Amino acid sequence: MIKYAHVQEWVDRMAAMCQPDSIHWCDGSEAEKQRLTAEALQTGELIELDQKELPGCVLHRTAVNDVARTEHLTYICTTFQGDAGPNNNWMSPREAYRKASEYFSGAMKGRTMYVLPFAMGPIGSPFSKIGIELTDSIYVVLNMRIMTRMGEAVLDALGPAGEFTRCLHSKADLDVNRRLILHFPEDNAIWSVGSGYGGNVLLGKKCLALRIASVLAQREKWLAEHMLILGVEAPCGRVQYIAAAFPSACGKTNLAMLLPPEGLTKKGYRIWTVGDDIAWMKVDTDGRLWAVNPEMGFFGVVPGTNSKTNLNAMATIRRDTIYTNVALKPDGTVWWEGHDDAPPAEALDWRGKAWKPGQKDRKGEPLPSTHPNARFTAPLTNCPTHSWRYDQHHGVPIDAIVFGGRRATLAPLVYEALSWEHGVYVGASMASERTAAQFGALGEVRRDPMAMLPFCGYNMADYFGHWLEMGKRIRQRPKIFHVNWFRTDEKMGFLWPGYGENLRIIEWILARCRGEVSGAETPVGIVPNPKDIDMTGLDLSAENMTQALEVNAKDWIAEIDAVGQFFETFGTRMPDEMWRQNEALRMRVLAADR
Ligand code: GTP
Ligand code: SPV
Ligand code: MN
Repeated sequence: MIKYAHVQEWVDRMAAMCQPDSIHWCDGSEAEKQRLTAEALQTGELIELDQKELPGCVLHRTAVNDVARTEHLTYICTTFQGDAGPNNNWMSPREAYRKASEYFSGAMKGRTMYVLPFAMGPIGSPFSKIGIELTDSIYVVLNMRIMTRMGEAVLDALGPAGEFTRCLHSKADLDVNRRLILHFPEDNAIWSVGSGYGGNVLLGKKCLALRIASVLAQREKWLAEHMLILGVEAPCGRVQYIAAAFPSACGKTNLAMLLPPEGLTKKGYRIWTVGDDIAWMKVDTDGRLWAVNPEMGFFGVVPGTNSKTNLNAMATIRRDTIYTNVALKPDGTVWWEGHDDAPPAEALDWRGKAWKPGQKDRKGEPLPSTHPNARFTAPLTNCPTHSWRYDQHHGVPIDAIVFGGRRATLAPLVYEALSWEHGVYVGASMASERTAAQFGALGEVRRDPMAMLPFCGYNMADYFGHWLEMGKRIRQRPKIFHVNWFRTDEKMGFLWPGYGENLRIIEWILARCRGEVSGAETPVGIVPNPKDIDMTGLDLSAENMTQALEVNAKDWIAEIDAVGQFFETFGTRMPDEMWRQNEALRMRVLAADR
């Protein structure tokens, strides 16, 4: 392994604080993976699964209080609080380093410190960024090995003076009262202590590829977004790419791996999965917006995954997968709520306790076998539909940007923004019901602009400004849309069947981008004429469709006020254009309601 002086000096300093028994530089090889897996199986950090049914697969259980990102313990540490903005928890860098140093001190005693060089994006691509993570968790090493390009090749690319994000992680004692996820954009550094859960500890993912990268993106004039990337290929060979931002656990993985519904298979579409969580996008010399997925794997939601909802995911997680917090069956395979198979007669639940179907907790509520935020970690190339362009240095050209949330009411199934500026407003005013992906009360509607509220590493008012600015730099602007697969009727049933059927809506979106189909103008944007949605093979009443697409003026007035209140929290830093869009929408809604 090449050990550059500037890397070595930092590793030495961090090791002096954390006091590991030994230090291991990871080369990313297969032999190293085997050795670390064997060690983790021995200590119980990993549990082996049936190797005939699930080759290369293992199970991991997190601590029971460590099952999702802890947003209230996540901080942006900038000199000035205003740079972090009201959207972030803030701590001064001095205070943050002081507090965390206390938790890190001696935290790796009796453990090995692993040095993981990783790249986000194809190595050598102008998009890519390098990070080095120091961690005392084999689980982290093995996950990062799947999620990123990791190992010796990254150090080659870094060079003797190369810039990299300094990522430090220790499980310490997994104490939620001594847990901190700290970002230092001014130092290009991340410190995470006291957790072993994915988003808190796989520092290339949310911490680097979104929070730190969003700051770099603003400076370097590109976009780092919480978006899936999907290609739709028509039989003539034309491929159009979509980037879509939905909040955590709101359908990105599912859409990215979309399987055409039976009624549309005759049309011969092929779907290409480029990414399911993060998109980095740049304006290329052709004036278009191009995107790469900086990751190499999926860290996807397990519950609800089955061959009906996501057949491609089921194929993806059959081998070389790390399962986190699912149920273990006596035969050494795994199960979860929403699995194809009927519940096993008995199993060990995600905490490792004996579990039987129908079991209730102390409050009499059904006790799930699997944590609602249980995850799979699997290589991108395991997915049958993974795009052959995933490793291309220039990425893929984006035709449509889609925003979406989980809204039981208000937001229609799909609508198109009237302009780039209006589209930025649509993204900025996004809201969604809270899911199990973050610690907190489920179901509560919160504003989640561009699905980036937990991930924007700087003041979101400036972020909206950056989006507006990017619109000026793109010569062929993607059209911007909003979708809502989650609207319900009075009986609380979903109005739209979702999953593969979403292709019918994607078809309309892409036809709009080609200028081949008209739409109906409403105050909030352009919605499809129902006749333009291909319903072949789908039994959905016209009434349901009308309801799904409905724009209710009265509800929107309340929404516009709520968005205004949200915008107020950013004070004078909010771009005027966002307020102009809010008021223009109000005028359109009032005019339509007259
Ligand atoms: P993160 O990995 O947390 O960023 O989330 P994600 O956006 O990739 O979420 P994912 O695709 O895993 O969606 C998870 C949840 O959304 C599951 O409960 C799915 O069953 C549900 N879901 C996904 N697509 C649809 C849809 O089209 N309709 C409905 N009703 N539910 C959906
Ligand atoms: C999310 O919560 O949006 C995820 C999972 O994609 S995590 O990596 O834990 O953030
Ligand atoms: Mn995510």
